[in-house]
Amino acid sequence: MTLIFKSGLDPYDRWRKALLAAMPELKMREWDEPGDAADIEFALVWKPPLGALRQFPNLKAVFSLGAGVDHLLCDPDLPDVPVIRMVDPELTRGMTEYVTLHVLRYHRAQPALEAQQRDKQWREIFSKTAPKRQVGIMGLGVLGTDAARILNEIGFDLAGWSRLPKNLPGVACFSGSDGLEPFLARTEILVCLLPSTVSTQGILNEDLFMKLPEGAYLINAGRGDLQKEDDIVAALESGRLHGATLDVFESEPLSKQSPLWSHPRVTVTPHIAAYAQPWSAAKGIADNIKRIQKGDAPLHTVDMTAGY
Ligand code: NDP
Ligand code: OXD
Repeated sequence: MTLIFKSGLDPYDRWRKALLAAMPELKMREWDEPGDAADIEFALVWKPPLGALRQFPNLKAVFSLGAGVDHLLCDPDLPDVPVIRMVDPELTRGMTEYVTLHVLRYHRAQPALEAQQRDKQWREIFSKTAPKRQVGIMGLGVLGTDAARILNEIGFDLAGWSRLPKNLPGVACFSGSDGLEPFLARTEILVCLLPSTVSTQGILNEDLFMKLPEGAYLINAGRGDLQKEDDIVAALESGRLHGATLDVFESEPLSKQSPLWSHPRVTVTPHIAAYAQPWSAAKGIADNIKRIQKGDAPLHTVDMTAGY
């Protein structure tokens, strides 16, 4: 039973140690030294070259190193085996930390307070408290649901938007295209945790910003191709958006020419909101391999029709 590993920045050694601790019988190979391609039954990968997974004739499943699988589904030659999303409690925790940090930062007017400090200006900016702040989360999946849980504990007036109807404690749930407008109309701080699919690409655009209350904030940690960056800049200039925190970009790394870098009301982070930790993610991968070996359906498989 052999797994091939291809990472972006993830260190092979840490993954190898963690996976072997969870499953000592597993054999592992690095992408650049696959050995006999017929041995490979599992792939754990981030952005493999297009068509490359086809070289393994006995592949049983492809595990994504990321929660998002757009880096795999863009391959027209993807083998017809289950594609499994990364669902890791520590990745989820990391995203909830990121979302909570940036929601609280806008909620408590922290960018304005920091600007005042730079000017040695003493001016009280009092913030309302969480129950009077309307936060909306686009995407109520693994990540959106956990972020909602913590924001709910803080006391925010929360709403969420998903493809299919949902019922979550403390969250006003909206769904589908009919639910989008009323969801946006009550959202002062918009958090986007959607996957990139044909239905969501470009969704963060001028038309959507016009449906938010004047002076809303945007936090996008979903995918860069969900957003139209020119429209974000225009919405900031018109006052429709008061601030934006972006972890993901139409093209990464963000070009040095992008106006987002130096915009006074934009926070840029380099796609670091959350990532899987080998020490916590390995068990889930090993459990799924065991399920497949027993003939059971693996967990967290991608719905190829929905695209996530
Ligand atoms: P899930 O698949 O668990 O959840 C996706 C959510 O998006 C679901 O609630 C789904 O609705 C909703 N959704 C999908 N399509 C639509 C649509 N057309 N209209 C409305 N809602 C839609 O994914 P995760 O929560 O695990 O991850 C979300 C994304 O976060 C990833 O795909 C990835 O792009 C991004 N990510 C970014 C990271 C970073 O570091 N910046 C790190 C990790 C992930 P429904 O519930 O009805 O199915
Ligand atoms: C992911 C990511 O999808 O890091 O997990 O973007």
